[in-house]
Amino acid sequence: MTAAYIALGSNLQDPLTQLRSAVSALDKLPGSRVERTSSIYRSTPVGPVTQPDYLNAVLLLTTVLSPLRLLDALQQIEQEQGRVRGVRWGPRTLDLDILLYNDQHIDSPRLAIPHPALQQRNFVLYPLFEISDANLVLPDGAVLDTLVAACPRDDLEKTSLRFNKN
Ligand code: ROI
Repeated sequence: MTAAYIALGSNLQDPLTQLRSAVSALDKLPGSRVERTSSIYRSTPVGPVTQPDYLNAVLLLTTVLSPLRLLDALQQIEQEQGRVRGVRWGPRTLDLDILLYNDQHIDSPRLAIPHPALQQRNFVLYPLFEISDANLVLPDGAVLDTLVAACPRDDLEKTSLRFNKN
């Protein structure tokens, strides 16, 4: 059984509904359970494309799925929720990324874990910090609370929106 941290993001087609549907789909994956969900955050888009604000969150999933089978499952959920792969850096109905998979380091053509953007993105680090241990050590030896301390919160806003299952 693995502890996998998953990042969720959406800025199209009713982002709150997108995130909620994703949580219930993840909870229904074979041999998997959503153990913990972060608050839901509102964040300004990172990247060069003008687009709506995002809702972002992180959850902890326990699963028997291997990293690649989990990736397949996440991509299937993205598809089922209407994701179209559009412009790079563009808006998206649903983005699901594996941030961490136990303490594994994976560098394959399809999958990089820890997620390469984890260390710089406040909309990933702050929700991860909320639901994990501040002393969480990443596979490269970085400690989560040090990363959070080095990452400005800027206009990341913790909302009062709720997942059905928190
Ligand atoms: N910006 C924010 N704030 N949140 C995201 O989830 C997000 N996802 C992306 C890009 C386009 C990089 N920007 C984002 O893929």
